[in-house]
Amino acid sequence: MKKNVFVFLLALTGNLAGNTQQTDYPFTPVPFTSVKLTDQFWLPRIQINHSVTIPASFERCDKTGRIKNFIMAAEKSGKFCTTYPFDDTDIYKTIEGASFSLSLFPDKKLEGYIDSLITIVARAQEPDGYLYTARTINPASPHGWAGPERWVKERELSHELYNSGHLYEAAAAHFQATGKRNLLDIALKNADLVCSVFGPDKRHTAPGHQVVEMGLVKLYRLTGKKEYLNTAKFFILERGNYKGYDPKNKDPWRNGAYWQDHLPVLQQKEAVGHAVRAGYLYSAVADVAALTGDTALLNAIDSIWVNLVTKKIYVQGGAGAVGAGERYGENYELPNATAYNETCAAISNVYWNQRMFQLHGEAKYIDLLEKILYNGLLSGVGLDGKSFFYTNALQIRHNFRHNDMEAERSGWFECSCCPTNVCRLLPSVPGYMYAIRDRDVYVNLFAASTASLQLGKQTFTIEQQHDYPWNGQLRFMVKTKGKIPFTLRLRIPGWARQEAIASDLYYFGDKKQTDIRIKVNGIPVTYQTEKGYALLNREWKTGDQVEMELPMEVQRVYSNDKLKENQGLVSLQRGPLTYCAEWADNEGRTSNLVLPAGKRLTAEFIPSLLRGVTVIKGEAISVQTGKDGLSVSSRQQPFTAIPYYAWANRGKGEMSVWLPETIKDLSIIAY
Ligand code: FUB
Ligand code: ZN
Repeated sequence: MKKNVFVFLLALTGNLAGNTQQTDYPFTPVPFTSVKLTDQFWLPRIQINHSVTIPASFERCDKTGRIKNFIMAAEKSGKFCTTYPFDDTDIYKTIEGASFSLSLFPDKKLEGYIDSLITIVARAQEPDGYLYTARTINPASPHGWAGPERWVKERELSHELYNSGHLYEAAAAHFQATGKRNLLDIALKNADLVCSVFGPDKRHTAPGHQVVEMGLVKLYRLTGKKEYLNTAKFFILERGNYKGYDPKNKDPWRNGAYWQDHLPVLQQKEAVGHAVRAGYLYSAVADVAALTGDTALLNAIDSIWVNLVTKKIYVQGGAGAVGAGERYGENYELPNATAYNETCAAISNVYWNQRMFQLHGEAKYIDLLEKILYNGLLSGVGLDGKSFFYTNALQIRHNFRHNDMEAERSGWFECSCCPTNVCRLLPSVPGYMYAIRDRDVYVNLFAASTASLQLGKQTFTIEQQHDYPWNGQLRFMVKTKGKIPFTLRLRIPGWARQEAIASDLYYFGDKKQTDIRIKVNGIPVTYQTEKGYALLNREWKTGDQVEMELPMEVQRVYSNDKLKENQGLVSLQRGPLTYCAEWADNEGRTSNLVLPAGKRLTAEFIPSLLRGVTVIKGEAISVQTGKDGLSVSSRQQPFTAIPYYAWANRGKGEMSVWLPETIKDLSIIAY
C-alpha cells in the first residue's frame, strides 16, 4: 500500500479512537501485490487480462452506450440507452479490475483513462449521493425495473443497491491501487446516503441482488466507519422478513428463494436461488461474522457450504445448475447438457471459499477454491482474453436437441456481467496463494512466484519453483535475514489424497492412498498434518528448501449414486484439472464415445496445443448410427481429453466432461 494511502486511512479512522475493531478473520491473506508471479499458467493470463481483456471491456462499455448513460445522467437528458438497470456496474467492475491490474503493471495511460471515467461517473451522481443512471437520466420515466420512486423496487429488480455495491468494491480497489480519493469520495457519498435510508428505524428492504453488503464491508475496512458494517449486517438480517411470499409455493420467485429471502439467513441451511446472489450473500455473511464475532451467522454459512459441497456442485466446480432463474437446483440436480453454471457464480464462490478459509483455516475450502479457479471459472474466458462464456455447460451435443447452452464464446453479452467479473478476478489470483496466522505461514495455491512475507518485524521471501498444474514436483525456497522461526503449512490438495471433493458427491476410482513425500534441504522428513496441511516447523534461514511431490496420475472420477444423471459415467482429472473430450481431438464428435474402464490413460504435455496443455490419451470405443437410423456399429479409436478450461477455443462442436464406460450407458444422438 502506498504511504499516502496509509496516512489517509489513519486520518479517516482517527476520529474513531477507542472504537477500534477487535474482531476479524483469524487467517489473513497475503495481498496479491506481495506475490510476484513468474509462472507460465497464471501470469500470461493476468497479462492478457491487462493488455486485452480490460481495454476490450472499456471499449465495449463505450460502444454499447454504458458510458453514454452516465453522460446523459449528468445532463439529465436523453434516454437510458442500454438494456439493464445494472449496466453501470460493467464500468465499475472494469475499473476495479483495471485498478488491481495497475498495481501489477503500472500504466499511466490506463490510470488517466480511469480518471476520465471517474469524472464522468462523478457528474452523474445526484447531490445527495444517489447514483443510478437508469433513473437519473429521466426520473419521470425511469427504467422499467426501477420503479417510480427510488428504492421501491429494490427488493425485486431495480438493482439500485447492486450498483452501489459494485461502485464500493471498485472504489476500494482504485483507492488502494492509486491512493486517489476521486472514486472513493463518490462511493462514500453514496454509502452515506444508503446508510441514511436503510436501517432498523428506517426503510426495511433485503437487497434484491446482494453485493452491497460486501462493498459496505470494504468501505468499513477503509474508513473504520461502523455504520457501514452495521448496514451490511442489517441487510443480511433483513432477509426472510418479507411477508408477501407464499412459503408453500414451489416457484422460487413466489416463495422468495430466488433472492435467498425465503427464510432468515440464520435459518438457511441450503444453497438456493440465484447462484450469483447466493455467493455474494454467503461471502458477506462470512465478512460480517468475522468482523462481529457472530457465531450464529458463521453456523449458517457452515451448513450452506456443506450442502453445496455434498449435493449441489459440479465436478469442475461450477454451480447454479438451472437456467430458469440462473439458480441452484434441488439436491443432486446437476444436469450436464443444460448445466447453467454462470461464470459469475463461479467467481462468487471463489470469494466465498476464500472467506471460509479465512474463518476456519482448513484446506478443504482452498481445495474447492482451486477446483473452481482452474476449471469452472477459467472456462469462462477464452485463451484470447476477449471471448467469454456466460454459461458453462458440461456437455455439448451435435444437434443441440436437448441443449440450449452456449457452445461458442462471445465477446460481450447484452447482460455482460461475466466478462467484467473476469476482469476483476484474474489480477487478484496471487492474493489467494498465501495466508498468515500468528507464526503459521499457509501456502494455499501453487504457482511459480516470489512472495514477500512478514512475521512481526521480520521480513522474508518464499520462492516457488515448479511447473504446476502440469507437474507435481514442487519446490519452495526460503530467503531470510537471519533465522526466523515459523511453521510452514503446505496445503496437501484433497485430490493428492485421493479425494475428488470434500464429500461423497464425487470420488476417484483409484482409492489407493500414496504418501506425499516432503524433503527439507534434500532430506525426507516425517511431518504432522492438520486440517489438510503438512506442518513444517523450524527456524528458517536463507537457502532452506522444501520439496513436495504431488502425484499426477490420471484419475477416473465417479459420482454418488444419488446423482442419477451420471450413473455409468466417468470423468477424468489430473492434478487440479478436470478434463473433457472435445470434438477437435476426437474425429469430430464426443457424444458417441465410450471410455471403457480399466484401459490405460497417459498424459502428455503438448506445448503447441491451446497455449501449452497436458492432454490425456487413450483408446475409446466410438459408436456410429447408420444412415437408415436403424443400425449402429462401433469401433476403437484414439481418445484425447483436454483441460476443461481450454475447450471452445477452436470453433464450435461437441464436448463431454462425463463419458460412459459401457455402450449401454451411451445416449446416442444421430447426425
Ligand atoms: O442481475 C445482475 C447480474 O445479471 C446477475 O448477477 C447475473 O446472473 C445476471 O442476471
Ligand atoms: Zn455473470
